[in-house]
Amino acid sequence: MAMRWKNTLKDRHVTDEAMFMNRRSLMGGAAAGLGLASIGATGSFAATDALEPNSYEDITQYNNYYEFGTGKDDPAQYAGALTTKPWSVTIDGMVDKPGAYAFEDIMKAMTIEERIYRFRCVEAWSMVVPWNGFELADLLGMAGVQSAAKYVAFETALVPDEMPGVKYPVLEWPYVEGLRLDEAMHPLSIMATGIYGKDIPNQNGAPLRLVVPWKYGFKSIKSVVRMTLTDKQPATSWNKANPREYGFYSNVNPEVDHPRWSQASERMIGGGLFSKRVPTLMMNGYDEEVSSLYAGMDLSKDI
Ligand SMILES: Nc1nc2c(c(=O)[nH]1)N[C@H]1C(S)=C(S)[C@@H](COP(=O)(O)O)O[C@H]1N2
Ligand SMILES: [Mo]
Repeated sequence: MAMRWKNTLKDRHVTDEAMFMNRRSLMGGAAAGLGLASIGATGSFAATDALEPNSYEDITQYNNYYEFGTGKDDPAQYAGALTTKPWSVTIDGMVDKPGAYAFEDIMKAMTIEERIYRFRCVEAWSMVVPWNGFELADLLGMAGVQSAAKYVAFETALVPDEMPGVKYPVLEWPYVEGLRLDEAMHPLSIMATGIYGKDIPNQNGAPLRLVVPWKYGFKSIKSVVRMTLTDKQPATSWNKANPREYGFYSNVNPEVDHPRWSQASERMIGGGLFSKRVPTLMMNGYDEEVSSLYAGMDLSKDI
């Protein structure tokens, strides 16, 4: 049974990927091939470096989503139970138009684009993911951010009946995260609603999740139900669990090791026998785009 299901799934994904590659080449020669669409206006990185995305299977079968268990294959196995329709995101706090924004209304208002990003987990593995989504700044713009706001606090859905992992106190639930407002407004920060041109699977954070490619993966909070604009630095789940190991910023930095392991290199998921360790890049390779956000900060202290 399991085998048959798996094979079916695999065949379908191969087709999807073939279509995806074909669409990319149809999009127009070099620009699409180099992933220029993946980076928008800040093209310096993409212009020099083509990113080859991981397979759909890598991206959707090897996950961290502790609400569904701490095993890498738990999310793919259990997250299907999460009800994602209907869905709304409450945007509140320091905004002109607070309220519950229906997912469908958000999608109608946003322009979905493709972003091929490196994704680097704090556990020192990485992937390249072809996300579909929109800039977080555009969603915040819908609600009208007030000038006193300095941070955005994010919250994941908490549905104990559908989330077998939340009966364990691995983290405080609901999962919460936060960004400084300028980080949130940066054009590289997106809300992802798809992968390889399909709706984002539950295990990857359906129906919409944050993706901040220059930060460790845990900042990219899944299945977001609330965003609160505030003038106080928000609490974050991993910082609450272990403040010495996980800071608020959590920018990818090969020069600052995790207390229990090196962050100088990473294991690229996929490729089977050819899976390799590669050096980790400062800000996960997005240094040119984002380093100005941290001017004057000591990145060895403000972890
Ligand atoms: N709500 C929630 N969001 C989460 C997590 C989680 O456990 N719960 N795990 C984080 C971690 S540690 C990583 S590495 C990424 C993994 O995203 P992926 O499974 O799409 O690769 O999601 C992040 N977002
Ligand atoms: Mo992670």
